[in-house]
Parts: sequence; C-alpha cells; structure tokens
Amino acid sequence: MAEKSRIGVTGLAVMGANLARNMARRGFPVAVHNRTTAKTTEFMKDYGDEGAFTGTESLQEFVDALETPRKIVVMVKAGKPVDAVIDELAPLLDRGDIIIDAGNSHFPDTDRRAAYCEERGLRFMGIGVSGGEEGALNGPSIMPGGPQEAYGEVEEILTAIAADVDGTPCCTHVGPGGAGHYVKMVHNGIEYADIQLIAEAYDLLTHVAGLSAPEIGKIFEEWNTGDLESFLIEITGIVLAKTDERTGKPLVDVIVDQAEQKGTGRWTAIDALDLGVPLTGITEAVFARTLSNLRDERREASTTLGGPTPGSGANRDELVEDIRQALYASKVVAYAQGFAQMRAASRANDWDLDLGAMARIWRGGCIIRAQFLNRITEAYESHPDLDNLLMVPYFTEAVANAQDAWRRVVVTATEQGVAIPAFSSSLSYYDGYRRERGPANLIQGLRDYFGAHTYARTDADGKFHTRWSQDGSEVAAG
Ligand code: NBP
Repeated sequence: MAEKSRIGVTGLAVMGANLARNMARRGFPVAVHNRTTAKTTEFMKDYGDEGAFTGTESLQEFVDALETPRKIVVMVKAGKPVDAVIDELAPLLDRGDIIIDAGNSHFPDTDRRAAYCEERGLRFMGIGVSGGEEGALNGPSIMPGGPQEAYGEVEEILTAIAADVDGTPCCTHVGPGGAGHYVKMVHNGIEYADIQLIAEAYDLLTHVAGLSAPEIGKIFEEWNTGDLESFLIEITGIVLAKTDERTGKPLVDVIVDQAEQKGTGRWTAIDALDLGVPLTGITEAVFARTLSNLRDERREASTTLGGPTPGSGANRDELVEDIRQALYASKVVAYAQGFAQMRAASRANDWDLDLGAMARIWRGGCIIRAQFLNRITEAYESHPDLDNLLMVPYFTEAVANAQDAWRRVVVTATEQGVAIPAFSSSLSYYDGYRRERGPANLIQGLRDYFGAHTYARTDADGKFHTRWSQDGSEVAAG
C-alpha cells in the first residue's frame, strides 16, 4: 500500500497549488485534489516531481490517501464553495479529522463552520494566509485560528512553510474560532490604508511637487532605506519606474484610475463600526476606492465643480521631506487603529490575542511586511495592556517629530485642492485622541433637546434631562 500523505490540499488554483508545492518541497508528503480533475492532472504533470505528491481524482480517493487524523487544507474560492467542500468532505471523514480553510473567509463564516464541524465530531481551523501566490510558494505569513490542540497537530507543517524572519517563523496560533481569519481581515484592512497613503503621497508629489512617475519612483526607492522601509514602499518604487512598452510612457500614467477591491477592507471597516472602534484610515481607504469608481461622475464634475488647480509653488525638497514624514505619521495612526480594533475584537470574543505576536508574524511573507513592525512587537511586549500604540514612547515621539510636517502637508493639499482623505483623517484622529475634552458635550445637548436622550454632567453622577420645550428645568433621568 502506498505511503499515506501527512496532509491534503483540495483546490489547486494558484494559491492551493503553491501551498501544496511549498509543503512538498519541505519534505511533507501531500495528497492533492481539485473539483475539476484536469487541474489535478496538470498539477501532477507540472510539479509532480517537486516532492512526494499523491494526485487524486475523487474526494474519497483523496481522503483515503491521508494519514489519520486527517489534515485537509481547503483552498477554494471564499464563500459558498467552502461550504460546498465541507458538506462533501464531512461524511467521508472520521471523528477528530481536521478541516483547514486557508482561503480569505469572513470570520463569522469561520465561526459558523467550526460549529458545524464540531457537531459532526470534526475539528475546524480557519487560517489566514498572506503573501499572494509568491508567498504561498516561498513562505507566506500564516495566521492560524481554531482549537489550540488542532494547531499543535499542524504546527510543524505550517511553521515550516511560513516565511522566516531572523529564525522566527511568521506563523503562530492566533486564537480560537474565527480569530485567524479576523486577524487576516485586519491585516488586509491595514494594507488598504497603507496603499491609500502611498497613493496620496504619489498624488501630492505629482500634482503639487510637479514630479514625474520615474522621479517619484526614485524618491520611494530612497524612502525604502529609512523608517518607511517595507514591501509596499519598495514595490511602489518599482511600479513607478516601469515604462509602458506600447507607448513609452510611465506605465502608471496609462493605467485607469479605478481601484478594485475584494471585500476584506470593507469587512474591516464594518466590523470597526460594529465594535465602536474609530478606524478612520482603513475606512477612508475603502471609500477612496469607491470614489475612484465613480469615473463617469468624476469626469462630469471635473468640468462643473470649482476649486483650486494644484500646481507647484512650494519648495520642492522641503515638500518631499514633509510628505515622507506625513506618510510615516499617518501610517503609524493606521496601524494604531488596526491594532486597537484587534484588541477590541479580542475582548469582545474572548480570543486573548497576543498583539505583539501578530506584528511579529507580519514581519515577513505578507503584503504589509515592514521594518517598523518590530517596534509594534516591542511595544506590546513591554506594555501588554496597551490601549493605543500612539501611547508608547517610540510612537509618541515619532508622531510628535513628524507632526509639523504632517500639518503642513494637510494644509498644502487642502489649499491646492488635492484630496488626501487618509492623511487628513489620520491627523484629525490624532488631534481628537489627544484632546481631554472634545465637542461631544454639544452633541449630547442636541440629542437631549430633540430626543430626550439625556446627558451626563461633569460635576455630578447619573444621567440628566433638560425640559427644553417646557420650563427649561433639569431633571435626573431614571
Ligand atoms: P480561487 O479563489 O480562484 O478559487 C478557485 C478554486 O476554487 C478552484 O480550485 C475551483 O475548482 C475551486 N472551487 C470553486 Br470556484 N467552487 C468550488 C466548489 N463548489 N467545490 C469545490 N471547489 C470549488 O483560487 P485562488 O486564487 O487560488 O484563491 C484561493 C483562496 O485563497 C481564496 O479564498 C482567496 O481569496 C485566497 N487568497 C488568494 C490570494 C491570491 O493572491 N490569489 C491571496 C491570499 C488569499 P475548479 O478548478 O474545479 O473550478
């Protein structure tokens, strides 16, 4: 009888195929399966000699090829296909087998699927995998959620295939239930904010500093040697430097200015609203993509709605340095908000997330990998109950040092009519967060006037209501 495989992968599109190859290359025997058998055949033909693969045609054959308890990675399109695969697999499996959804599933679906599997005596894990096809093949960042003991059974394989930074794998058990997919969702949300901030910096460098795409590419290349060092800054330099083969122009100049999205940024923003966490950077990034898609409306508005036309005027070198600092400060705010959201979710769901470890597993393999994640890990190691990253000395000082430049950039952009929703909302969040007393007292007064919603007083306990339209007297609210 053929040797049983340590793990199985079903779903051999780009991500599943690359994860399976990654596992096999690291010496783990892998059984592979795909709904459409031709894809499995092709996979075996193309990569069969890269490791100990067992190609299977039917799900029964696939399940039979695995050692028990079985570990099955499902890497199919997120949504209904995941449920379809679980429904088909469940009757073929034995108690204690582990189904691992490694796609971009929404965390409430993961919680639901975990309960479904538990009712059937199966164990279910939802793991976030970041890094795209390249990461899946050579080392992604992996965010595994689900039962700790189930993780223990796949830990050796997952840590072996994950990216490695300074000898530490970018993979650690995140928490129970949907925690892994939740953390992956926030990772993607932060990615949205990071990309939006880069786009705003590019917009200012183009339209206020008057620089060309290749010139801006060089600036990003230089920025990648300092505090901003990260994968996204690095690839911005590369993308801006690319010349279009058809026209000889910079490629970015011929790309349509409409940004698509697959939903994880929107999920992050919606969840922040549900949790009551201010998440301005990520949410503005989602809205900015939505606005970018109103292309026909924008074209009409561009000839109808008045406003300044941006143009040079500022000292170019000073402006470039100001934009760098504004980008860094806004990025710190975006991460502070994303981590505050994970903290709130951890509390709401009893996940006990180790936020320092989350920053650690994002240092390699994933799209937001960056030098500065080390600082976040250090922050949570020294202050495990930290409410907000801005409050640790490193980030307090970083933002304080950048804030004059940040304010100048927001003023310049506003005066010159360049939209900077992420830069400006991050600065407003910063200014709102550092105010001991804001203007919400008036909001409460208005709410009490039109809806008798009551208010608290600064000088007394309890809730109060003023009889605005009667005698104007104040009464204690029940
Ligand atoms: P896709 O998301 O394009 O899904 C294609 C796979 O799903 C194929 O194997 C297809 O089988 C299978 N499938 C579908 Br569609 N419906 C099915 C059903 N009812 N039953 C069984 N199988 C079904 O693949 P991908 O781009 O490799 O992504 C996989 C997951 O990884 C997704 O959740 C994605 O969001 C996530 N992800 C992708 C990336 C990336 O860079 N692409 C990065 C990170 C995460 P077939 O061949 O028979 O049609």
